[in-house]
Amino acid sequence: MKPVENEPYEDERTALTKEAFKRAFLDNLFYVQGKFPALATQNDYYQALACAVRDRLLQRWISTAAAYTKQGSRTVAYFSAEFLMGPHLGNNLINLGIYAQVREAIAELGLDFDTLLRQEEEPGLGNGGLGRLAACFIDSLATLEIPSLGYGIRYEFGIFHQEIVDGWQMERTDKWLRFGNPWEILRPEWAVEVRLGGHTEQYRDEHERLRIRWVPGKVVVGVPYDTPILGYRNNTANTLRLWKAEAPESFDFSTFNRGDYGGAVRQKVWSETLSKVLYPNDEQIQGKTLRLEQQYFFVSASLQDMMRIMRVQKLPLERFHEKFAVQLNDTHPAIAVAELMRLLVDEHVLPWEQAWDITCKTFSYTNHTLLPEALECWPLELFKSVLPRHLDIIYEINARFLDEVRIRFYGDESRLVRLSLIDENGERYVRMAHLACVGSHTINGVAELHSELLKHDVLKDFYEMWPHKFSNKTNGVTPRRWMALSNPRLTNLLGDAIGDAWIKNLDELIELEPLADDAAFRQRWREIKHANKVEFAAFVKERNGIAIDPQSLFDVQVKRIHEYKRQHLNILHVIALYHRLRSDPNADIQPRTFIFGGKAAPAYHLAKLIIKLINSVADVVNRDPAVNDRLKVVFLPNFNVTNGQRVYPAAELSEQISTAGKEASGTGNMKFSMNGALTIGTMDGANIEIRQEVGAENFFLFGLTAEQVAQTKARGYRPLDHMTPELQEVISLINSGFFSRGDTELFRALTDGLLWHDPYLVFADFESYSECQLQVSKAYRDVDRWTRMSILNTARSGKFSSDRTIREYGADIWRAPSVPVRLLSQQDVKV
Ligand code: HBZ
Repeated sequence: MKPVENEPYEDERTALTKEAFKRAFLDNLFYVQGKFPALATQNDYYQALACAVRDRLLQRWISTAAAYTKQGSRTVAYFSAEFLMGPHLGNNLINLGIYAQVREAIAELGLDFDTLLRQEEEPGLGNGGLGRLAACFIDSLATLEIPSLGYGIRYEFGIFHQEIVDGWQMERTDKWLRFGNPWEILRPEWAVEVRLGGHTEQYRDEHERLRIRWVPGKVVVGVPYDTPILGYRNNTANTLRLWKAEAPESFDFSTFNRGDYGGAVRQKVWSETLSKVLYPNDEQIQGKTLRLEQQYFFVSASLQDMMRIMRVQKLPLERFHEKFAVQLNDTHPAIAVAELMRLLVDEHVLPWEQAWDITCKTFSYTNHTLLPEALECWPLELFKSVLPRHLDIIYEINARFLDEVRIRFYGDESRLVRLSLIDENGERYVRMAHLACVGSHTINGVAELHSELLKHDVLKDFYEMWPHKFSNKTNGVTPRRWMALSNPRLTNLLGDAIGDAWIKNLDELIELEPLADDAAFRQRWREIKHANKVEFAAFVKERNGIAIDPQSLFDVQVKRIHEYKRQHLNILHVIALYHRLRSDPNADIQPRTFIFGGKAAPAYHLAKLIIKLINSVADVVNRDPAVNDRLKVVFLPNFNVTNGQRVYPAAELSEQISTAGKEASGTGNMKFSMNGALTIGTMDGANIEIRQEVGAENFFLFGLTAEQVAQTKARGYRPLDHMTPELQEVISLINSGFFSRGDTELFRALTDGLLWHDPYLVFADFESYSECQLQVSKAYRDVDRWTRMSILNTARSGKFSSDRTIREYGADIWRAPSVPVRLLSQQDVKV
């Protein structure tokens, strides 16, 4: 086994050789799981394997901690309510560079490696793009050797498990911790108290200074669980620190001693509720007290933890912003602005001005949405009941901010109303995006178009106030998980053709470009895609019981179900194709398999109805002999990271069909493209940049631009103006009950919306989409042309590595230099 070059070591226990690994595996089975082969389950083997890997992680983690402590490194703290990590085992093996060897070692022990990999329950601590972005970012931070901590919540239940029953989505609890989690380490010694509720009062301290005391209604304890995050083939292991909420023991006991056992239990139950479950809503807020409590809980615990680190390193709090750069992943952690002020002013008695200076130099804010319904606003009364002191602090921040606005924009009263941190139109709200903008030195969007729209639309007034704060940071994804791990066949081919450097420097993929004209290479490229499709077809057969043809075009749309993402545009087109086939049984259409996947927020009825429609169409089309297998429709249940890793390598066409101006960036679009799928897409989010990179001739563009969408709406959008005979047939077929066993009302909420008041302009784009799909079919039939386009998509996807994104954040926002780590062995660590 080849270790990282130029490193002194080896520790017998954590050596990367196959023999050392086998011994560690058996040791762990024996001493950690307490099992021997006759009694061991597959899960025991998985746990033993995970522990063997973990020992190797820990050696890097300790070495990293030692290096950072010695250097007192500047550190990035990534604050996110979600980290959608996906399974750790395979990824850690890739990053350690021992995947193939460990697979061999396990096989030599007579076990099936893939079965063990499948034992891991993925930590689904996120909803979708935003949570997955956080996971890609911490991977890249470690790979780039940037000292960093991810801070978030250790939800006991992550995103629900989706089952499809009679075509409908059913939600089942995600019990990911059921069999234990070998990747985390509990750190009870670093637990912190977090206060909630109650009221504030004034008092005079021993120096007769007037101060404010927060008398909380409740206290919870945040207990950190650390997961090491490895860099790719280096010695860095950073930390993901997730907080679990527990009841403070003292609280428990005082109630208990008074004999109120029920009260003590209630307190404990309430406390643990805080980190119990992830809110399953993306892009729409629910305004629940518990959600605000969750946000404050992890933010306060994290800031206190950072202050502890400063104490350990003997740094004065005045230098907080020099030690830490905090990135706010959307507004979910934006309460941190007020909490840092409270900690500095109330607890550490810094003057307001100095505390504010530190705060503004600490935070930067990433916005991920343009949808107005997704902007977090908390009703004032609710906010006050949870965070009375913070409301006062926000009032003070607001008063000083509005003073500044008054001077800058003399006499402009309406601007004050628009900019205020408090929305006073009707019921009063705290506007979290405004708090984030005021308290941050940098504000960024996640794709070029999105960042432009932020400046000129959603955050226009802030842009006019502080244009220098705004910048774009186009999203990226990690090629380790999304190529090297999930697409081993492609990885091997790339290795043969251009070497392995692309895994760390994705721009190297450009070396593939000349090979697009090499017939032998194209042949191998096709064989790989075909093998991936065969493997995926077997998976679909197992999960859905549907036989799909690996010779057909695999056309895929996987992402959260949302009207703006327009899965219904896709299914309307499927119905149109079906209608064409039924009207003309000999119609010459390219055989296709339409694959859908994605979860709907449990309370989002229309999204759930879209899932039902897709499954209803699938039921009819897949069984209709007249179709003769030329069309297949599959709804893959429970789309998550694990299933994503299965689907992207097998995809040929990537559906990125949101209404222009609505998708902030998209990141699935990047995963498809780097795995050689072609995109059919609108001019939205990062699609625009993908098209720019891969070339317009290698991208299927359709639909209105963001500007045209805006104009169409301004004129008053009338869906019927865009009705065509075919679309008419499609809608009639749905409303006739054809897909709903005669129920003519089932899909009415959906069709009525499209016909009468559709903010997402489905009909307006339908014709252009259908026409574009014809172009796709035509291109697909020219096998060489298609393969060339596919190769060029991969070759030109270098920009979409999250390493590039993180380099940009590092250079423009965080200014945290990398700190290479020297591997220490156990003997190097003196007690
Ligand atoms: O963030 C997504 C955007 O829709 C997508 O375009 C972008 O690529 C991605 C990463 O920047 N936004 C989300 O995923 N948002 C959420 O999941 C979400 C979760 C909880 C909320 C609001 C939004 O309260």
